[in-house]
Amino acid sequence: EGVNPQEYTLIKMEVIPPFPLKLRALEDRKVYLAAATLRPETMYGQTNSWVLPDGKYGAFEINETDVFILTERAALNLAYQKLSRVPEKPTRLTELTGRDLIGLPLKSPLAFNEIIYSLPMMSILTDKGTGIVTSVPSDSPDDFMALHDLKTKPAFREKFGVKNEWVLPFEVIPIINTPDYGDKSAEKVCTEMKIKSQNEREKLEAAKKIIYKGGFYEGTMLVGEYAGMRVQEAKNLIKSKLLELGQAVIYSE
Ligand code: A2H
Repeated sequence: EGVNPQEYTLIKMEVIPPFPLKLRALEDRKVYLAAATLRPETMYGQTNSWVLPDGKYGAFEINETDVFILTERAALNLAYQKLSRVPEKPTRLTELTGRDLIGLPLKSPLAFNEIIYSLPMMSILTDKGTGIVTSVPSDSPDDFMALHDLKTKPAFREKFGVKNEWVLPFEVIPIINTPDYGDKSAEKVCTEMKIKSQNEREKLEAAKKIIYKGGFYEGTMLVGEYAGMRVQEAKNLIKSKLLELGQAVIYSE
């Protein structure tokens, strides 16, 4: 963690019942995977959620009704940000690993896809954000390559028990246009840089820098309530709306 606090928007991705055995005890609660993002304006284009297969997660009581699935570290930080049923103390209801979360069907705010699935990503850090990441392959090179890997490598799907129908129907959705990279900027930069997989970390870091700046400073929204508006202006409006509707919370670390 750096010296400067980073503020994330936590997107509440609701786990759709019936719950699998591991989550059965939570069936009378609202259970969410809580994904940390810096780009709330991209939520229209979500195709799935990412978890680290060997990552340690838990289901934590946030208040009387809501349970968040995230890392213990994030739950502790949230507890000091008034987001724990017991003040300043996380209460864990269930211990989980990323593997337990693979294949969970989710309903996520703003997403054009009505149901998306939780899938494995190998580059997730468990000491950043919540350890849960939402996937927007139109605008994130990491997300684009991780989804590409799952789509094009049946052995990779098999290794993690990922069903075809959790992956293959999900296409890149254009949501933001930029002058230099068009409306599927992550795909374009990955193709131009000849990135082969999610494991090409150096190239992906470079790709992310280019795309992140371009999207934020020069992007225009193509979809949603603020279609036609600059991303710079739309971002905070969309974030405020999500917070107002109780579909997201603010998280700092
Ligand atoms: B962003 P920063 Cl469309 N491990 O959200 C790896 N990556 C993580 C993470 C973790 N534990 N927690 C969050 N992230 C990702 C959307 C997005 C993001 C788009 C474009 C760029 C982008 C959809 N994924 O981030 O290191 C999340 O992905 C590029 C910077 O704190 C989060 O925002 O700067 C971003 O990394 C936070 O990265």
